[in-house]
Amino acid sequence: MPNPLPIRFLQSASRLDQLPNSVLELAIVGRSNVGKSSLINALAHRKKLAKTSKTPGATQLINVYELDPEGSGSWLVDLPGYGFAKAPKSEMDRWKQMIEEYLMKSDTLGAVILLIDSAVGPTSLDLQTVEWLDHIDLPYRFVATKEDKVRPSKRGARKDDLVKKLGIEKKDVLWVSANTGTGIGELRSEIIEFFST
Ligand SMILES: Nc1nc2c(ncn2[C@@H]2O[C@H](COP(=O)(O)OP(=O)(O)OP(=O)(O)O)[C@@H](O)[C@H]2O)c(=O)[nH]1
Ligand SMILES: [Mg+2]
Repeated sequence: MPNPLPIRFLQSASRLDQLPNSVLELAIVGRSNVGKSSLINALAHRKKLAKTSKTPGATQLINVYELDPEGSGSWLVDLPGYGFAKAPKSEMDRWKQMIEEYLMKSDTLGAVILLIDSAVGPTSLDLQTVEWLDHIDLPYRFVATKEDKVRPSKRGARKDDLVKKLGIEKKDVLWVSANTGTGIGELRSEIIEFFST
């Protein structure tokens, strides 16, 4: 995978007011374990830039990665995941507050990359998130993760099903795999494009 996305870790925070000002932000949103942090690593072509784990709940804070050059104010933001069923209610509430506050109040947040697990399909929580993003009028881009986990013979049907459940068209979702690199180049180009406009 040539041309890694030139990003570097800037800062973690639990609240918006702990972060410096940015120029433009793009946040990665999705269910816990959907592959948000792995996607950051794949985009940057780095193994351990963002912490990942088999167990849901790896990312607990708002993690900011800044695009080159240093001080550009162009941020790719990794968030904790929603719907971690085993988390205690207090944790879930804390998550909700942290993420919702960030997504609603950041003036420089331009859009969201909304991840859906292609091996699982859209869950009811994913659909709720879509509704909520519509409600707060925040633009989003659907990206289906872990394409490698769906058997090639099942991919066609799985893609049709996912698109139908989300009520979108095939062209509205990008299929990626952090493991094999499928779609990563395309997503990198889209991200560069997003920050250059
Ligand atoms: N097969 C496969 N596994 C993946 C892929 N992307 C992520 N995973 C695995 O899915 C698990 C969760 O990945 P993370 O990147 O930590 O997920 P996350 O969305 O950041 O999770 P939280 O931080 O808990 O919200 C890890 O075991 C990853 O190795 C992929 O493209 N293919
Ligand atoms: Mg994570």
